[in-house]
Amino acid sequence: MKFAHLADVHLGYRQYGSEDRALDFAQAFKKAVEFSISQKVDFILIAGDLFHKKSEMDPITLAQATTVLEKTNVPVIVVEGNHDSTYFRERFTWMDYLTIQGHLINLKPSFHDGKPVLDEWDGRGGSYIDVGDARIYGLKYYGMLTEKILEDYLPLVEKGDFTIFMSHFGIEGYMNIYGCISSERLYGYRDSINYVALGHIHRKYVEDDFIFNPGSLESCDISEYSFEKGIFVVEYDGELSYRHDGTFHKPRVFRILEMEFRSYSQLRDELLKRKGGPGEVVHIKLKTSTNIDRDKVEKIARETLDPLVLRIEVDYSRGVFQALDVSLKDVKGLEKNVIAGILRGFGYEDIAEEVLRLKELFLAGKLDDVDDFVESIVGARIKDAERELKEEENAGDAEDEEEWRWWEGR
Ligand SMILES: [Mn+2]
Repeated sequence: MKFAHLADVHLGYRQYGSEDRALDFAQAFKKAVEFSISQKVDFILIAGDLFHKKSEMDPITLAQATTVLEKTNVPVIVVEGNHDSTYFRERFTWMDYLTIQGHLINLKPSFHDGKPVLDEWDGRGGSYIDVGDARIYGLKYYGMLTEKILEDYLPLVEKGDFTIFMSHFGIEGYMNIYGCISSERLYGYRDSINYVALGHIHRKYVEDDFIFNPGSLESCDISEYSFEKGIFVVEYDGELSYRHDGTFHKPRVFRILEMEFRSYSQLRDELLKRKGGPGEVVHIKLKTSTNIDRDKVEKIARETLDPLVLRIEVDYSRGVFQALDVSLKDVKGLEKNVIAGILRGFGYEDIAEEVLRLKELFLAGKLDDVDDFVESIVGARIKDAERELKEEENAGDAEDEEEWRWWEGR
């Protein structure tokens, strides 16, 4: 018997608002399934988070799922992750929809008086299914209730020739996220369960050849960029053997470039030295004590790196500490420097003066003056914004006209 175990596909995730990133997730899924089939597996497990959004399904994402699944000639057995369903309300999910279409087998228990009941799959619903010699039990994501539900669920699992328990939750000790379960909770069931197939934590781990979590196929967050990506290909012929394989897909490269900003030419040189290939997701973290022109930094970075996505983070903390150079007797000057540093750190322009003025007015209880002051600032800003909008609209009209001419000319 042979099967593939994948998890956390996150189809439809337009990371950083990028359509290309959504395509990366779709490609990874397509290749993972095609690769599984090429390995002659008897079935495929997807341990939750097939989709990225629970409710706002769009036609492209649904097509990405169906075009892959309708070509798959082995059962694809799934459980819902936190991205696929809400935990309490028994709502009809997109996984249920794909089940009705004959593409998936979405395992979940039914509940009677708050206790899970494990029924065999009847073609529409159920919590376990036999495929060849394997018996697969499924439990969707239940968040904080997981531990309680496991206590009732796991004793009901009946040992088959090879029994798999598939669910979507984290095991303590691999990532600092809320609601993870201690693996001790599962070890008590080693007599009835051979393979625990998990998803949720986007990082590969295996515990004692018993608990398996393949991780995601692409980085859903920058913190995941260094993790090995792939799926498990598992074989059982009286002995368990497995491997974690990611050879079928090259995940998008994420690059974090941390550097001190001294000048724009130094920045360009440094980026050229540390650049990778084109089309990467690049996070630049700049440390500086002076005010820098973000647009200029972005222009230089785009020219030198040719990234797919560019994120620029400016850390002005050096500037805040340098504010201590101001005489400690000059409390106001010191305060203004600190506030200006913090505001810059959040990407605001220099409005330290205004913030301090507001603070004074509040402390003095002059609320009417606060109103007047805010109105004077906001009023001016609104006028500016209106003017900008008008200019943009005019530019837009000109573009439309050009486009129209282009069509007409064809
Ligand atoms: Mn996930």
